[in-house]
Amino acid sequence: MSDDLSRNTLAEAQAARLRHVWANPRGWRYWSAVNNTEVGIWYIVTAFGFFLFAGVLALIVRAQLAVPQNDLVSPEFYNQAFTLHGTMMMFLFAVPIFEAVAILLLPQMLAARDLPFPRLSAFGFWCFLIGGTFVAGSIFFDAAPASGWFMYPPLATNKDLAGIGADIWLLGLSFIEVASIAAAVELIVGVLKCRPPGMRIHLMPLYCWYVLIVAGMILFAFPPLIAGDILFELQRMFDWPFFDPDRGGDPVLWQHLFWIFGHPEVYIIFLPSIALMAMIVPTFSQVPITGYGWIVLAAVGTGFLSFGLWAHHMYTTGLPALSLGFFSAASEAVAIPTGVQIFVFIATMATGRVIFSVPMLFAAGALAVFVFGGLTGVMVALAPFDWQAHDTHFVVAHLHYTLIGGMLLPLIAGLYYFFPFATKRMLSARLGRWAFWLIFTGFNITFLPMHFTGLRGMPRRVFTYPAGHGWDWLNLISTFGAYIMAIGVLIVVVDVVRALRHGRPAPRNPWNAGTLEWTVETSDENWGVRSVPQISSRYPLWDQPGLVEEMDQGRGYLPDAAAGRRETLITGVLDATPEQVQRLPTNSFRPLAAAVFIGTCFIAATFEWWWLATAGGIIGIGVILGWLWTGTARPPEAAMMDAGRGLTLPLYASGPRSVGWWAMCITMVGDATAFISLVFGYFFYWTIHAEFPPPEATGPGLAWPGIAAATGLAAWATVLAARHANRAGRVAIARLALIAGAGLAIASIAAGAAAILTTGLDPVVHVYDATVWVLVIWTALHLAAGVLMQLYCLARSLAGHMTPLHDIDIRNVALYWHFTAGTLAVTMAVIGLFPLASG
Ligand code: HEM
Ligand SMILES: [Cu+2]
Repeated sequence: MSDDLSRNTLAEAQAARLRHVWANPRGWRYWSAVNNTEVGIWYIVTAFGFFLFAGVLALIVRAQLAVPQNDLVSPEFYNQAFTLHGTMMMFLFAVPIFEAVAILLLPQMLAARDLPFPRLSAFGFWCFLIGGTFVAGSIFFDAAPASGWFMYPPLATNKDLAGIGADIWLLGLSFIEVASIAAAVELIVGVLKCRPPGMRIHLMPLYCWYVLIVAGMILFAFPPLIAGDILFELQRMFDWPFFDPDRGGDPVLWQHLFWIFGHPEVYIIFLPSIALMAMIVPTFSQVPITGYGWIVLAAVGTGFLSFGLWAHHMYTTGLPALSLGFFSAASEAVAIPTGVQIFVFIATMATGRVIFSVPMLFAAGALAVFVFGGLTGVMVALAPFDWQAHDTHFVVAHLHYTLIGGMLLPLIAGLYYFFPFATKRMLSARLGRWAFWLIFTGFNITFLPMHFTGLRGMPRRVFTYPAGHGWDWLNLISTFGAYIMAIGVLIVVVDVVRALRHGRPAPRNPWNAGTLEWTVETSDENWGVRSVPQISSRYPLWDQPGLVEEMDQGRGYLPDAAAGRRETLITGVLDATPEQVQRLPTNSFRPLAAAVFIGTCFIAATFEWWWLATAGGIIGIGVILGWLWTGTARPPEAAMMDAGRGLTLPLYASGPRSVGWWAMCITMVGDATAFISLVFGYFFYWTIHAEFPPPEATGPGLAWPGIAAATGLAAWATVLAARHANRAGRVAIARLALIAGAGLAIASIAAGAAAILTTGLDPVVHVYDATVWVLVIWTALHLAAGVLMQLYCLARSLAGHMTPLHDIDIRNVALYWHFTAGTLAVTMAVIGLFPLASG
């Protein structure tokens, strides 16, 4: 009896400590929170707000198209409205909502206390809010982008036709894309390193697989677009002729870079929603998913194939016949893995007894709509058909069937399913059914007729049309449907707002689901889990009796916060054996401040206020350094700590065991993709010109590129030497090597500058010169960042935060330098050696 009592008091004391450590800040300081339970919700609400905004724009567009020769809005406004509608739906809703939901759900699904870089999540959110508001707000100043959501040159590069809106699109979205990549890095590391002990990779919830795949896709899809944005902005601001045929450029390069991003983007949007269905369908069928291995394989296959399809958006640009055949076949092939995923759901439902709840209703509707959109997709993937349907409302119908079936409906299913998880309240089943039927019928009434107007030749993106082409009443029906759908969405909004206050309180696991997120206790308990369980099943809540009590009573891992610090468990990538206890940074305004200043840099650049942009950038980088300095990789007070259940784990890890190393590696993969996209540009120009470099061009020669490569590679070697010396305890030598490495890197930057400045290249004259300039500047910026990092390591060493044992800083910097050395070598080979080979 007294034993029980003392165990209870111990458990209470532990819980109190955890509660204190994970408590949210109060008052205005609340906005310094970085915990995933807060940031995830802010993120979701913001993305949903942008969805509603973009939806209102769609209603205006539909109202304008209701009758022929309508003049409800001006043509200029119409262009802004449909462009901003598409842009916001894709960039400010569809992708961010995935990351938002994943940030909220993932830690809970993994019984982790938080993701490994909470401040990064917060930074990503603030960037998203600032950048998104900037882009969305432009329409109130008649300054929104108006050239369509894919911004094709020459329309969008023309300063008279496309005013500042194009810059807002390019810079605002680039800013947000950087945040998206940051979130993707965080999610990948989270899935790989923050799983509970025993949750080997083949026991992960399917949702986690999808997060891994989609975040990986973001890493390869967004950088080409960022590279394209850079070229685009350089042309708009400084007249470098990347897309100008008169000076050797080619608008088609933009189309390639855009669609290398744009097609995977469609799957980046669609797969996370499939992931939600993969959680919902087994729960309401009350059986494990059928064919776990198949669906994982199919998802990987879809992700992979989606990178080989981009040119099906370019059938009308005059691609060679061979390319047409290839991209057409590849586009049809992607239907196979997509179909497998859908069959897995159907098979799961067939083996269980399906409970037709509201989430299930939306999921079933989603499958029906998506399959229909897939069928028209198979049609437009055939080049001859596409030549007819291209740029008509048929395409608008197709893309909305896939997007709304593949993302919006599953997302609302997820909203009804996870609402009790996030808020401890139930949404109303009755309102949910009303909403479903209004949205589902409204949607079909809106978009089914567009297939016919499209086939009858009605172009997309036209502000009005003449009567008597057989388009009139179809358009009227379409508009009517859009408003029905809007009423359905409104009911969802009303239900959410109502339920927050008056919703029926939700029991802990209201749907009797099998996965760990449903162990969540009350919504104001921010610690994630009371203690971390040992997992041996894909559906632990179904298969491991007593698990929840064990977790609640603190009999799992990490039941305490004895050091008064936020901590989470780090495990092995494949087998999830415990490796380390990771200290997590706490609440801070630094991520918000960093986002404000970096945002200032981007926004000021849009208006070409260079002083403000520079100031914002420098202060922003300073804030980020301060955040890294205070928030990461501090040597802990003890080497090991008791992680519960008799397990003792290290508090510090560096190199491939540490989360920081993984994050750096993954970030640099994205960075390398952007660089390869720029190099792709160089060789693209080479393929379209009879001679490239053009015969009259003066290249950078061999000498300066040679010197730049030699000094830069020496800087790399010096950094590696510094890492070794530090490890070996020769701290003074390590510090000297860091200084020497910085000097060598600066020398390399200078030689690169000489290569473009002193050899007669002029980026305004010809695209060859401009391309060489871009490659060299890209490389120089990376070297400069390398210098900054070396000085940072030096300061850390002097301050005692970096020691022979605690060397995560320099190991990450060395990793960065591997990639930078590669970038440098490729740049110098391309600009220095390639002209010799091709000339
Ligand atoms: C809420 C109901 C929606 C309605 C009524 C609607 C309506 C429309 C209409 C009429 C157009 C064609 C404008 C034109 O070509 O002149 C359009 C374009 C587009 N919509 Fe939607 N839409 C809706 C939801 C969505 C969603 C959920 C997404 C994506 C997640 C989306 C993405 C797009 C895109 C990418 C375009 C192409 C824009 C362009 O041509 O630049 N829409 N929408
Ligand atoms: Cu595509």
